Amino acid sequence: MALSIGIVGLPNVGKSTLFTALTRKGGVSANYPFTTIDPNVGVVVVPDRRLDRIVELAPPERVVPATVEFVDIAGLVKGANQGEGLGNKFLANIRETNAVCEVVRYFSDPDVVHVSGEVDPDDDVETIRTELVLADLATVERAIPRLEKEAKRDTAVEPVLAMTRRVGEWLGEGHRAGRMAMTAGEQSLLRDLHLLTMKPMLYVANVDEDRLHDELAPIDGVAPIKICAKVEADLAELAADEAAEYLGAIGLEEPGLNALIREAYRLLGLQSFFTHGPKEARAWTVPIGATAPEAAGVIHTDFQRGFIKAEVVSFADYDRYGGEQGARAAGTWRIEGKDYVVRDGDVIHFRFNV
Ligand SMILES: Nc1nc2c(ncn2[C@@H]2O[C@H](COP(=O)(O)OP(=O)(O)OP(=O)(O)O)[C@@H](O)[C@H]2O)c(=O)[nH]1
Ligand SMILES: [Mg+2]
Repeated sequence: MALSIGIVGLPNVGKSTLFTALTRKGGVSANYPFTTIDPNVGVVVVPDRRLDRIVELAPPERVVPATVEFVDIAGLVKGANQGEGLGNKFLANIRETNAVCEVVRYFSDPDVVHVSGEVDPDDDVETIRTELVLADLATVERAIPRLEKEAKRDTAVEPVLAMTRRVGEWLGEGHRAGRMAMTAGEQSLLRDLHLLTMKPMLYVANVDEDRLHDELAPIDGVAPIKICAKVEADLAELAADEAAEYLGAIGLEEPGLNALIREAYRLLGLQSFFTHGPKEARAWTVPIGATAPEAAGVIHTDFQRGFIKAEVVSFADYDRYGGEQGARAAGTWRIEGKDYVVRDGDVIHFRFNV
């Protein structure tokens, strides 16, 4: 599955700075496929030390890490829903993403103009929430007359219409769609609307370099991910050893971008499994709880249909016994059937019949 994240926020909060740092970082490794689909869409490699270790154990011809697609759009301003600052036009670019990442300005630089005159994270988060809710409300209001027409011809559309009306009322009260109590079945009735406020939300606090270690108040009940976009931009320019030195100097263990990607995986309930052979070592992304056939289906739908069994070893054992041969000799490779629930870090060979 291609995980994609849309970046939103007020103008001038550092979205493009962060986006550029993210995508440039993804591009430095010649081994890794990197594509720029569009200047505002970048594919970023998911940093994973386990994949590095797998490659080290038996170098394959090709290494394919998991990737995340980021979409950078122009800043939203108050009234974006009414066409102010072209906001709505840009929001269309993130309708199909899996999550929304909001960059919030905490940095104080007086040389960088703040749209509302002062740095006020709570107020800014509120402004963006309102704009996203209003954009969704506009989507719902456009959909209702169409659904009414369809429901007359096809009664199967009635539950979709009813649910769309319900979420319309909820949005009208100023709430995010994702906060409405609904069953998974009800939620799926809204899927085609691609509501922005239904998507999981990540908050990035773009802080001053010397504030990277400060405690921040939660936003929407969760601690924002602290990043200094300027530092990330600088790090992206450096060679690995220089970057490590710079990180050390500012007291960080890793770039903030890593934490951002990790948090996105956690928020979306995703995990990785690996395949490894002489041709290719690869990290794949599946939802937590995916079964072995579902994991096989991520590689190829035929693999899922013709699934016979999976040969599985945990990354820990693969690492401990020095790769496939050692792990087999130690008896740590297991044969698993179609009910097996894949665990994070599993190294898997699928057996299938097509
Ligand atoms: N001091 C400081 N300046 C930053 C930081 N991040 C971004 N900036 C500056 O803020 C200005 C705006 O940054 P952008 O990344 O273009 O902001 P944006 O959110 O993409 O803005 P729009 O695309 O207009 O919505 C630039 O001059 C950046 O150099 C930071 O962490 N610290
Ligand atoms: Mg920008």
